[in-house]
Amino acid sequence: MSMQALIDTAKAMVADGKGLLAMDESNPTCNKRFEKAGIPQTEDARRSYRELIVTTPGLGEFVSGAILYDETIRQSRKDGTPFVKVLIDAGIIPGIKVDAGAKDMAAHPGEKITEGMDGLPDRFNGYFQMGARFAKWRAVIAIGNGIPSRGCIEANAHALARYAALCQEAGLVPIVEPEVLMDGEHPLKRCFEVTEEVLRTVFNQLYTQRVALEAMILKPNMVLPGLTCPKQEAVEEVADATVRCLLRAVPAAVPGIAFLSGGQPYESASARLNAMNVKFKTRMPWALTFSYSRAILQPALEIWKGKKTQTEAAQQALHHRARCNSAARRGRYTAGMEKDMESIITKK
Ligand code: 5MM
Repeated sequence: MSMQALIDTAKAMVADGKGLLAMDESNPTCNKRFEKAGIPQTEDARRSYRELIVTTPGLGEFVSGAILYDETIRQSRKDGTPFVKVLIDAGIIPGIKVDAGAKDMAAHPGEKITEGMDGLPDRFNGYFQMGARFAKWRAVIAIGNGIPSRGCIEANAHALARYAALCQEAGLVPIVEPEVLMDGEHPLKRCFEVTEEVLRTVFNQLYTQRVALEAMILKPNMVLPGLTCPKQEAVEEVADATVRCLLRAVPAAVPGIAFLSGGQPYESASARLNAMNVKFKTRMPWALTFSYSRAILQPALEIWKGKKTQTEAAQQALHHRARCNSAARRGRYTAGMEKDMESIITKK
């Protein structure tokens, strides 16, 4: 795979009006979400849920790529059509999460290091053969008393950069996801400082490991106050802080930044992305879009509840959130768009 092909894929992933759908929850995470919604935690239920997602009519208008999980990339529609083919036919690029999750970090209480480097080149080759054209690796950074430590930030940044270099070598575009968690009482200013330090460290490592910045996508958190911080800034303040932080730390060679939602209410995730694109569109060197999981899928999951009869309403809910986030990608989202969701909920 030539470097130009990687660059073209990266550009297509952040094409105008489009963003990424993160349907890469591992089985334990998916099962936890199913349990909450009263859905059986079986492979068949997970397959049905993923079928509902990939067969949502019109999804390709708003979604450029879908991040899959190892189980999902091997699954098929009930009629035997592989999900990868269903996605490609819908104009959606298949991608794959390759990390093995964030585990407790030795000698760093309260901090995590992402694992999954073993055998990565072979796994990349296998996923490429299956049709994946990009991959994702997530590092998790917590804010708390005395954390994050330099040790944690550096180890995670190094792993992200090694993964990204191997990924490009295998012909896949790396999504580099350093997530600063929202949990905690810290103010927005603290999230800003930590996010800036993390991003600077990550880009240093990406440079050291010779990753082509033109052929990658960054998937960061927005700059937000901690979930339990008494002061919760307005949409515009979050947008200002986030873009200011990114402008300081993310090189212009990166084609696109696709945010994770991190547990934000889904309407806030749309409104904040929209505000950034409205106010800063002409000043940002990269495309700014979404790579949401919960903020795009949660309403559909809650409507579906594992019932076949709810499939169409759930697909409408997913289509709705994808449409809202696509509008936010263009700076054309309005709170009024949410009215369409009310009619979906009334119908169910
Ligand atoms: C942060 O999580 C990523 C984005 O999801 P949200 O928009 O809900 O924050 C997401 O891609 C995440 O990496 C996967 O759902 C992770 O699942 P596991 O099971 O690996 O935690």
